Amino acid sequence: MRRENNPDLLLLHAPSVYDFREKSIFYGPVSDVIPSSPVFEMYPLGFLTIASYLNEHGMSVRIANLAVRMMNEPRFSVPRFLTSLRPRAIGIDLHWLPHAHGALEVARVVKEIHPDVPVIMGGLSATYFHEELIGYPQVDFVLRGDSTELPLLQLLQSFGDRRALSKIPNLTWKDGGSPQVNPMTFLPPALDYVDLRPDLVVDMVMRYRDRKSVMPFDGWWRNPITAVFTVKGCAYECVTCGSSSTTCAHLTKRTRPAFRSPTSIAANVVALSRLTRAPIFFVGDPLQAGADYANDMLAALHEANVPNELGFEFFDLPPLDFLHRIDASVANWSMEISPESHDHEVRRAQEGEPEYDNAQLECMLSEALRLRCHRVDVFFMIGLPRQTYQSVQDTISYCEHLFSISDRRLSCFITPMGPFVDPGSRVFENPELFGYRLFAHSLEEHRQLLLQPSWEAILNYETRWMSRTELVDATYDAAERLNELKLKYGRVSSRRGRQVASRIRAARELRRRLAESHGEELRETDLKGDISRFSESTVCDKRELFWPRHLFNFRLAEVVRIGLRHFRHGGQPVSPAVPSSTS
Ligand code: B12
Repeated sequence: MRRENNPDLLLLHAPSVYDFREKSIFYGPVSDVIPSSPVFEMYPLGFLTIASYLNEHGMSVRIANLAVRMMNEPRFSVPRFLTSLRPRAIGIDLHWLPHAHGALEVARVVKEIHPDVPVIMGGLSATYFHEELIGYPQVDFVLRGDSTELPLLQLLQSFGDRRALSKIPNLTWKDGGSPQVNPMTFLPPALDYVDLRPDLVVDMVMRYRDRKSVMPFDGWWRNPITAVFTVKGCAYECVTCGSSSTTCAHLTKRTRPAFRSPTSIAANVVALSRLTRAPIFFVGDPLQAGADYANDMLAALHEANVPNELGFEFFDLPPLDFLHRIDASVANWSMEISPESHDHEVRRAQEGEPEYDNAQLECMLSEALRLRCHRVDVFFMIGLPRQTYQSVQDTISYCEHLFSISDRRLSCFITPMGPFVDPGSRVFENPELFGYRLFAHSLEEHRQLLLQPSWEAILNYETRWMSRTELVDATYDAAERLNELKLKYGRVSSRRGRQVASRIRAARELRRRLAESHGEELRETDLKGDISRFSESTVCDKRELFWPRHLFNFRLAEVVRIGLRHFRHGGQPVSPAVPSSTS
């Protein structure tokens, strides 16, 4: 077997439902406002920090996005692919709960083919369900927490050594079959110990001669949006979020957010910009760390002076002078904000006393549009506490108001919270208190839910104010009206708008027939393996999320430079190609 087929660690990303190509499931619009399809084919950013950290410590890591490969290659066989490899260890993310089925099934197939290769799971959902997860025979180790690079390195160095295993922080493992839970003591207070190196992805493509497996999501080649994470943990308290302040304090033991230094963020931006012309998004609101930090970040970005579009997200209203500072610091920028609802009472129930009202929001949005901001995306959600069907429809009326006071650079999106309320969120822990009813609690129950025939039955919750049926009704009614408004106010072309309208009609029609035929319809409509027709672009057109494309998205000179470096090193792991503040 060739050396390239023996990485020290093979990282696998599973589709949401393993055998989605065989199943007839009406997934619904659960992924319309993210780049992924309902298969949730995007792998965690953490795969790249893990790869980077292990690489710096001399280990080879290969990423295989099984979900993307299964989507794009009808004949792609997971068992055949896995049989061709002989990694020392295999890591599988169970970061997002919608992978409860796929991640466990991939682990099972791995164990069948490579019974002696240790299977390690990690991610936020794996952390939440670690005790249940370790009970599955196909899982050997679970690494808990929001940061696992260092314990993972220790684990890869300790297989077979019982004493060493018992000392690895954040590790859940089996000692002769009995579960062991090591203390969660690895919680880095600063994040600059690790980088997210885009050059490593190119390096992986060359080393394993496999471009298809590292794709972050389907279509990334055409729309290579990129992200720079800035924070772990959160200061906010949104009750449905699996990474709120309270949730983090329990789940990852992070009692206050940790921020990446502005220098490290800027270095990451420069590294991405060398490789691609694509937009770069900052994950996390820089103002969460205070004005000084946010201003330092802008100063570092000013110094970096990259031409890429830089996307800022805000959890709260940014002060107007901060918008001016962004405008003066970077060449191209956009922003997004998620008020979730226009309705004060709903927002209060979701996030505590809202820090701003609609008038203040509108004032901030107008100011952004007075500046050079290229694009403002405003996100709303369905499934919030105290939110009724009528409140959702009123949110759409509010979107019309926003359209009427702005120009085409501002757009609005609305999405159902789905398929699941996040595990560990305050609602998940105490549903009755917040007016929710949960249909699943354990990992196994969620795995089963994912196999239900339609998204109405897959949703793991309903609220005192909307049943699952009403949540679905509210979604399609809102989506239909919002689409009409986007047409009226020129936010989408008439062609795109008409396409979305006809997809919504088709989804509604399928739903009606499903209800009448009690699920039998799924077989008749030949829905088998169909993840797109009735589930994608049915609340908005996915292309609305992307930026206008460049003729050449990638900078060829840098790709060639990384290639040459790869061959100079004879395919060995390489140290950072870009200046970075990591130690
Ligand atoms: C940025 C982000 C996104 C980005 C994707 C970024 C990406 N590719 O990772 C977008 C916007 C696309 C997104 C989408 C979704 N997201 Co999101 N997302 C986040 C956010 C805000 C930050 C994540 C981040 O920056 N992490 C930093 C990176 C560096 O670390 P990491 O990826 O977590 O990896 C570390 C550990 O988790 C762990 N780890 C992860 N995987 C593995 C695997 C192994 C083997 C090991 C050992 C360790 C390990 O080690 C890593 C390294 O230290 C979090 C909230 C938060 N503050 O954490 C929500 C969050 C993770 N998302 C969430 C959800 C629900 C979703 C969606 C399902 C929502 C939806 N229905 O559309 C989708 C799923 C997308 C998909 N897979 O296709 C929930 C997850 C709750 C849960 N437990 O299920 C969170 C917690 C909060 C939220 N509601 O947004 N998301």
